Amino acid sequence: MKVSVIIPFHRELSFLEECMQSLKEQTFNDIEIIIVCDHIEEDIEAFLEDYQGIAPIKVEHLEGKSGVAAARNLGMSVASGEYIYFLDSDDYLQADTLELLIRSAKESKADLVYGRMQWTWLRRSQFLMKMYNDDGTSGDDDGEDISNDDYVDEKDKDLLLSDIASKADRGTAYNHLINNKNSVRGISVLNILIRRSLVEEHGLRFNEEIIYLSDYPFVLELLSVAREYAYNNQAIYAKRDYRGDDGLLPLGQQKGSKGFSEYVNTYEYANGLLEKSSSSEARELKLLLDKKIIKYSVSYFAPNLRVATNKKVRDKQFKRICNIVRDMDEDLIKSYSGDDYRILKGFISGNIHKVIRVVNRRRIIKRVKQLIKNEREFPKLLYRKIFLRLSMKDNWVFCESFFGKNYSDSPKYIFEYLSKNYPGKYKFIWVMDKKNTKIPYPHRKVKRFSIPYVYYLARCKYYIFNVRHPVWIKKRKGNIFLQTWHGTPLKQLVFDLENINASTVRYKEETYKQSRAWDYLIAPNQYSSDIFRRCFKFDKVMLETGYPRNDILHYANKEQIAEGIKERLGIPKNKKTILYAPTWRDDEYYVKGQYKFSLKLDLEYMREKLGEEYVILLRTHYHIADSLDIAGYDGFAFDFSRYDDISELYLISDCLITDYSSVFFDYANLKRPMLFFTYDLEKYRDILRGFYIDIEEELPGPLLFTTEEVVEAIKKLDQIKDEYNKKYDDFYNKYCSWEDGEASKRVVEAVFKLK
Ligand code: C2G
Repeated sequence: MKVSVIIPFHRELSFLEECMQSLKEQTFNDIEIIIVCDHIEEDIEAFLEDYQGIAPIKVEHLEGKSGVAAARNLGMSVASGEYIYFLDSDDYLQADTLELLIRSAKESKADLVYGRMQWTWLRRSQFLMKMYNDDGTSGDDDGEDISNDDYVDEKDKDLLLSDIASKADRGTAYNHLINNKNSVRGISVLNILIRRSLVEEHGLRFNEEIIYLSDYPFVLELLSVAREYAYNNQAIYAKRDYRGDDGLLPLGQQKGSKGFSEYVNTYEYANGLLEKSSSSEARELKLLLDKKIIKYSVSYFAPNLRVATNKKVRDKQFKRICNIVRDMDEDLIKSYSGDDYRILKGFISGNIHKVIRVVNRRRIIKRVKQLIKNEREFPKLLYRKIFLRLSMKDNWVFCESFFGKNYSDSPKYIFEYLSKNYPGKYKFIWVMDKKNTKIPYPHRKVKRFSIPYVYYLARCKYYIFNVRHPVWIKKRKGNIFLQTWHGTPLKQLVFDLENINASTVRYKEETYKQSRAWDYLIAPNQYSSDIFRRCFKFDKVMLETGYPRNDILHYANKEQIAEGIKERLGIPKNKKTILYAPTWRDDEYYVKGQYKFSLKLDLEYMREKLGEEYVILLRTHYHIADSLDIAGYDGFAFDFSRYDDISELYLISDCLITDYSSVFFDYANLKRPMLFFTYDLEKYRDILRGFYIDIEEELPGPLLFTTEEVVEAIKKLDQIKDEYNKKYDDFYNKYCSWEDGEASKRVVEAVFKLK
């Protein structure tokens, strides 16, 4: 019993390393490894020195032709195992994947056994840790929150629900491997243990003319000749997801890979293969093949006919689809209904106008349904069709801070400065979803995405945002856009992000588009100015002014203001205050935009040790959806997560505890002690996000990992102050020296041209 593992390799030894490491750790090791190099530049022989002894390794080189189909064919031609198994050089396995597949193969005597594919953007060590923590039963595909994705097959979850190792009947196998895949690109030979004699007996090979979809006909042919199948849903194959790293995106995951010719050629080729056989398997598979191209023609090809610019190409392609549909079984066509059926009839009669009419009608109905169902759609429509046609108002100013979640940050301070110093000159619109926030000075409050929101968006000349704005906002001629941003960056941003865990292609594309609209961007310090220019590719006016939001930290009467705030919030005057303000974690979320947070500080212990002298103010990040449970800690712990302005909380705190949040850059203005509760430092810095600075070197306070360490540090704050004195000065000079209480003034004068 030997398994020939066939790995096509083109580039990126760092990925192959994880792949090989996962083979080295397999619990089943009666394998041979066949690496087929496809015109490589890296030194594979030197690389493989570390892997001698784990299994016999054959290295083959493609000559002339290239591509994954050719590489796999070459691999098969030199394979000697009882089974073959395809593995991509950038993917990796769990330690027991091969063992589980082999076990199922033995038990069921199947010709092919398949396992489960898990898409992930995690590196292997992190993936294994996550699987381990989730007890191996988590079905969620990592990173699903980061973009809509058409690579992940939701229906793969069927596999998860099935019994562990079982013989699959024909229908189940066809469903899992073909039918349930959202697109034919998802049909894959990966994670299938295939009896080699089956392949050789039937001369199965990949079609080397097909670039992206060569797996599809191969799997169809394989299924048409296999007699027994089995699956094992615990046999997991980690498929690397490249969203976010355009440079490395494999061909199959790149946009445009849905090319018409590739699709139709592959269909015709697969159809030819299946038509050669009269077996019931082949007939059944032919039906699936036809259903797939019907879905493509009706849902993707037909809607695109109306927008096709090259009519000659369009008509030619239309003819090809018509011919394909005409050749299909009549009963299959009749099994469709509604618009799908009407479109198919249009193909059969060769009437392109009829197809376009149906598509248009369907589009309008869909749009109307969207408008009725989605309360954001109607305002957007009004915005585009009506409000943008109204005149722009030269003295209207639109302010939004943290997506309308609170009245805070630099937009607040700029607004207050303008209102105080130029009363009546401007009309202000504040985006505010909370009802009970009191905003001083005249203004108009609007709910985010409401009709008034889009009305003012269309008519205001000035925009002040502190985070990214909705991508659909149209910047009008004459608009002036001030982006204040919301923090000195510690965590890498946009175009600086190389870490594939944290970024997505869409994130980069969208941010690029959004930042084209900004006329002014505020930099709190030189360090940020340099980073912002680069990471946003920003080429307009950088306001090197410091942050308006930090003005309050320099007010001469700040102590007095603090007293007032403390009183209003009911904080005991006889106690010192600790502010705990951590950031959010990219990998802990419910759904996109709603992040989890669990408090790792032991409040019980803190109260016991510090309760006499201190109270603690807890403040979660604005992305966090969880509410903190502080029941039983009355008088010691206060939850200010929904409090509007964190700057006011800085002012009333004697000491700050944070982690990787940019809050410490601002808090440093106060020159008060800071502690860093970095209990998940390695994961956060090395896996989730890269940092711009070496925090172990630069932070002006200790990194702490347990509540005990935090308590001990608070008990000796004076000593810590002395210890970090020099670092604190350096830190202050580098990040806070532009801030002096006058940043709002400088920003206003530059943007509103006021002196
Ligand atoms: N914030 C807050 N409460 C927290 C954490 C943050 O009110 N517990 C606010 C602060 O104003 C902070 C801002 O949100 O400066 C940004 O928070 P970060 O934790 O730094 O995280 P993020 O939103 O990812 O922004 O360049 C800055 C980066 O973009 C970071």
